[in-house]
Amino acid sequence: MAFQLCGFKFASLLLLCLFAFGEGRYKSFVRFNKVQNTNRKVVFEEQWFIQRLDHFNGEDSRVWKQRYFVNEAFYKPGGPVFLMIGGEGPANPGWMQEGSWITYAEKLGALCLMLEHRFYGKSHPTDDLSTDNLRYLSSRQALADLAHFRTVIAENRGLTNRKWVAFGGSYPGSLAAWFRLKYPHLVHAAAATSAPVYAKVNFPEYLEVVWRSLASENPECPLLVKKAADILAERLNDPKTYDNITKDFNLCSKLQIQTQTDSAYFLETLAGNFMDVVQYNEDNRGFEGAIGTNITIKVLCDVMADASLGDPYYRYAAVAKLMMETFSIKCLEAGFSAYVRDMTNTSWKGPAAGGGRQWVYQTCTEFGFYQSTDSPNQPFTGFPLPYHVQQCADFYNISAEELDQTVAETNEYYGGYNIRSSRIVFPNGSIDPWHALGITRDITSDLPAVFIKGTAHCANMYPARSEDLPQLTMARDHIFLLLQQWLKE
Ligand SMILES: *[C@@H]1O[C@H](CO)[C@@H](O)[C@H](O)[C@H]1NC(C)=O
Ligand SMILES: *[C@@H]1O[C@H](CO)[C@@H](O)[C@H](O)[C@H]1NC(C)=O
Ligand SMILES: *[C@@H]1O[C@H](CO)[C@@H](O)[C@H](O)[C@H]1NC(C)=O
Ligand SMILES: *[C@@H]1O[C@H](CO)[C@@H](O)[C@H](O)[C@H]1NC(C)=O
Ligand SMILES: CC(=O)N[C@H]1CO[C@H](CO)[C@@H](O)[C@@H]1O
Repeated sequence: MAFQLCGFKFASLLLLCLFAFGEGRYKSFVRFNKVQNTNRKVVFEEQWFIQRLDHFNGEDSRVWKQRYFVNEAFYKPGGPVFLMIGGEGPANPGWMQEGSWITYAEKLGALCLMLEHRFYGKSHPTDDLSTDNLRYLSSRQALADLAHFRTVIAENRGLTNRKWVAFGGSYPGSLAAWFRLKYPHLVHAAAATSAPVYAKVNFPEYLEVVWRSLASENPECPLLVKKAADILAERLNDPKTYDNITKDFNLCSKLQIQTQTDSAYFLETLAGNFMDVVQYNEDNRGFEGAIGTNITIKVLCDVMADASLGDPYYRYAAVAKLMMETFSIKCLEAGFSAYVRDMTNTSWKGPAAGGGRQWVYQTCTEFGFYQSTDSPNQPFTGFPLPYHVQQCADFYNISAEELDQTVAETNEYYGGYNIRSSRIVFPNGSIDPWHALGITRDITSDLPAVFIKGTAHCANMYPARSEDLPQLTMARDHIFLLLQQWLKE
């Protein structure tokens, strides 16, 4: 969401699994990065790898430094090498000692590496984030980074004959699958959690899953949310209500709606409260430094059912205030123009440089994934596809035609759902809205899906805890057995 202080959101394009410190809509990278590692037993030193800027142009010899982390504590000579793939935010060193891949590494004597994705975190290939420089940001360049890193590290550390396994969740989950697909000689197997392998400009299915996930808590809940969202949208047509809305939703300045885009942005920002909570419902993310992990679907649905707060509109406002309190946000910044200003700032110190400007660029040039309100079977209203597509033009001068074309090319290049490879496991959670673009059925016995009923985004990657659902524990064990078996092949 766009908030003063923390002030930013990923234009409703949440995908992150591995990166926290209050990221996603509640950007505040700077604030949370300061508390990074305070509880860590070991501090993992960042290391740097010389990488080429453009892997596909032999005449361009420019290089830059890519950040990575190593944990050798579990490695037994002859063991495998695990490579955690970074994604659309800073690589979080917390993952070097926690998460289920670490449990697997302990059991299998694996060396653990994590490579930050180009253009995110501290891995800066260019001087700034100008649209011209963002040309070098793509999943294909990122896979070539992984291939070169894997090759050179293997040579330098005498690991050439070891079996490498790629791990990733969400977008990096897709990268893990594609790494195995495109570079089969470099990576022996992959675990691609909650991976949206199919690119799609319009992704209304996301909000359909949000409806179902809210309904699984309480069938009334999505109906109440819909009622509230409809009332709010209706009031936006009447400027006389703006003073009340400004007060009810604790806006930083008086609500101004001049265009459809202003209204879409405001409605999307408030819907974002529910989208975020559903996506990460009960994920064990505390170790990442994530805050607000106790705000669950149940908590939001309880607020929506609380008649003492007034009609559903006031309950919707109460949810917004609860989120603001949780994330220590003073007031809600609801203006689209401030968002455009942030998103077009090309400085590495800019307000969207934590990943927002880069990730939205990738959606405009590779993936789409726009979570529009274009389906009737979802609770929200007022942010249709054209609102999202227009942002590609506003931020990067990319047209709707170019967007359609590049998304089609992505599926042609990687194969979409039709992945032809082997030794890739695809875990998916029934509550996670991203499962709608993932592999949810075994493709072959060598490309199995692992379904986890009742869990959200990337649940199986987070550390185990006693209150985990039994099916989540079973999924982790099942993935381990698959990896163990594949490492013998
Ligand atoms: C603003 O809210 C008050 C109650 O808090 C209500 O009496 C008033 O009619 C509302 N104004 C408008 C224009 O809706
Ligand atoms: C969540 O945890 C915080 C910090 O422990 C606490 O202040 C807050 O009341 C909790 N919220 C809910 C809804 O449980
Ligand atoms: C970009 O953001 C930085 C840091 O907030 C700021 O100093 C700079 O003035 C901004 N640039 C523009 C063009 O707004
Ligand atoms: C935007 O893109 C169009 C078509 O590619 C190009 O002609 C135009 O010059 C671009 N505008 C800017 C401001 O870069
Ligand atoms: C929600 C969802 O799509 N679940 C699927 C995940 O994968 C399994 C296969 O293991 C499917 O049976 C589920 O339908």
